[in-house]
Amino acid sequence: MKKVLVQCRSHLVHCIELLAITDVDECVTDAAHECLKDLAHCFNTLGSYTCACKYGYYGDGKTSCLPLPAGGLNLDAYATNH
Ligand SMILES: [Ca+2]
Repeated sequence: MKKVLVQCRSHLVHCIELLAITDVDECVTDAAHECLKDLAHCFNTLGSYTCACKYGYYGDGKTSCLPLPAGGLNLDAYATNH
């Protein structure tokens, strides 16, 4: 998808139309996205997609979604341990 953008940068409006037509909804097919299957939501975007952990979890949605500790995240402890 990025290739298309670079190729037609001088015709940006046309490019965006082209992307809209050629965009794949990666979220429809499990094999097409890397969002964690049971812990994250997949959101389709133009030319790509994003992942977000489900409510009550934190992380990037692709490699990790960890349960939020009861009472919230202790960021001081997190900073010390990582
Ligand atoms: Ca997409």
